[in-house]
Amino acid sequence: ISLEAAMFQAVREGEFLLYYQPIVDARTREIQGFETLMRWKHPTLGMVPPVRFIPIAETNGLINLLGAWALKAACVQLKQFEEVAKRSLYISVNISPRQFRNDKFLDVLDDAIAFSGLAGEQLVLEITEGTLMIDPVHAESILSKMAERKARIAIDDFGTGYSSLAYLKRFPISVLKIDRTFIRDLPGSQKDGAICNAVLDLAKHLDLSVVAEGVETEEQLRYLEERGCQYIQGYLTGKPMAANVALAALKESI
Ligand code: G
Ligand code: G
Ligand code: MN
Ligand code: NA
Repeated sequence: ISLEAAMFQAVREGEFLLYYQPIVDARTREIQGFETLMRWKHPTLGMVPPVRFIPIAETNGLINLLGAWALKAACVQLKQFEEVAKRSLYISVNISPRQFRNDKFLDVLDDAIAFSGLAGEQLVLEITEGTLMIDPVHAESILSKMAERKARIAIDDFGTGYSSLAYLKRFPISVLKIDRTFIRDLPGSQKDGAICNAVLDLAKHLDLSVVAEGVETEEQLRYLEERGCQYIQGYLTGKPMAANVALAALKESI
């Protein structure tokens, strides 16, 4: 049985689950929100990493079904996180190119928001530069409809795609997520430092938030914080974790 066939079975059996990685304030380290990361717990293969199954789902279209489930489940989960934390949080969800292009995507988004009772502002949709560039005219129309719902748009893996900076002017974008390849060799790498500083400066002048991804050391956090990076995501401040583990972390923090 192929991995692809196993995936259809896995959907029926409910083998997919969601992990949550904290996104924290760089200064206080308080959790502000979580990025939702899909996991597949196969009964004999164990944990199948997303790099193995997301591309298949993107090719055969299953990503539309999986993505719709993830979006709704994550929004519902956020409500429980907030009850425990006793404050407002946000949830960030990856949207693949195929989901973004799907005719039903706005219905899926409306359903997730209505069903969970979240405010639109509490939802961040992560897309890559590539997703925007496939069809910029279509992207502009979808993004404006997302903005009507107050959902925020984050550019994932910022700086790694083939795109022009003009889209930052054209599209309603709120967040830049600096790709972890630019963070990994900080603070030693002069080039990566220059890139991070440029992104932070750009974001400041365009009034965008910045999340630095893949922060693994105190030195990286300090470097970024000193240069005005407000939000951090990485193993240093929290690995992707099951919902019950995230709940425990929130409980501990109040
Ligand atoms: O934890 P990590 O190995 O989780 O995730 C690897 C990659 O898989 C991420 O960079 C992301 O692009 C993709 N991914 C993880 N979860 C999701 C999801 O729910 N939807 C989509 N479209 N991609 C995801
Ligand atoms: O959606 P995106 O492509 O940004 O996916 C985030 C990926 O980064 C996931 O695979 C997640 O497990 C991974 N990740 C999160 N924090 C760290 C980190 O500190 N170091 C490394 N190497 N990977 C991380
Ligand atoms: Mn992401
Ligand atoms: Na990323």
